[in-house]
Amino acid sequence: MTTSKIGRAEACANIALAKYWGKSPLGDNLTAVPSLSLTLDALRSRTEVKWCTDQEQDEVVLNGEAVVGRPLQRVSHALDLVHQEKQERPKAKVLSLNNFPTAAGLASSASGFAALICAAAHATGEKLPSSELSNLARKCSASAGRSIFPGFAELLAETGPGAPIAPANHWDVAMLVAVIASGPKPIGSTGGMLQTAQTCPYYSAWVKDAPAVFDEVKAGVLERDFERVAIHMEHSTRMMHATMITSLPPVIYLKGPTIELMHEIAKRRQKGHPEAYTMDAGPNVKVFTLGNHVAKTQAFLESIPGVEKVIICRPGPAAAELSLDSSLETAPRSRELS
Ligand code: 2P0
Repeated sequence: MTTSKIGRAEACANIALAKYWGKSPLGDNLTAVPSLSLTLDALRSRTEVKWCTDQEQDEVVLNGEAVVGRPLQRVSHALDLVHQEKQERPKAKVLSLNNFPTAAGLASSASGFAALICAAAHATGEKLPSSELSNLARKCSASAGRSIFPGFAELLAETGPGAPIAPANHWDVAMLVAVIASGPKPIGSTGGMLQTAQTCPYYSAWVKDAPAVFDEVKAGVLERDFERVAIHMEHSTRMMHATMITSLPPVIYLKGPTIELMHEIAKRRQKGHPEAYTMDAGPNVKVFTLGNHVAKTQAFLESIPGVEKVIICRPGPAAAELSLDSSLETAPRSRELS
């Protein structure tokens, strides 16, 4: 086999404090609303890209399983983007490992595509600036454009690359992921947001109002104002889920324990606990808290029936190339607590 070049990279998942849901009519996977996220240190993807000149097809293995169909096409598209200036690119062997459950509403496409773009760029021998890496990752999966950056990052509406807002050490906070028992997702994010945009009568109100919520969350993050972030972060996720639920047919990701947790967290914040919730395209509840409150939030979440486990995440690092000596297999384990 004639092998040209190999690249490896690692990227962390991120959770949006101000949500994106819906594509821009301008196309190119641009988003209809601005979003702001926290990169999470405990949820990581490691990926290797090997360009192979004698191979007829891209071969992708994710967590030990061959990837086929639409997910394989998405990976091939990402490889095309990195090679866009060339007429024809060599096919690739791609190996990727997540240290957390894939497609469980834990933003695996964000870390996965961010790591893939960085590894593919590494394999071409090109040093791309982080804004270019973000733009390429964003074209593959919009949220992946934020996972290139450490700490807090934004992705503006109808704008190419994301941008860093504040580094990981800007604020001593944590995001606790309460994993809620559930079967397979009713619909993926890409399809769910299309269905929402096409059928929800309130979708245009979401697109109009989301930027003001984003501004509040961003100001709260920059000022390290927990209450300001909490109020507007929760508002953002409820607005987003309201558009999903009022689509036809509806897109309902929330489960019973998700709603129970929303009530409990509201009561606890009134009693002075610095805790706020956010949910994505799944039933899991991500609880934002201060670094010195993690143990209390963890104990509370573990006491809730229906919470399978709690994953503690702190602000994470930027996506980065890995040395070829480092092992993909030793991807750091998440700090899981069962
Ligand atoms: C977000 N989510 O801002 C929102 C909140 C889920 C709910 O970005 O179609 O995987 O690949 O661009 O980025 C998930 O959607 O969607 C997402 P595509 P993506 O984090």
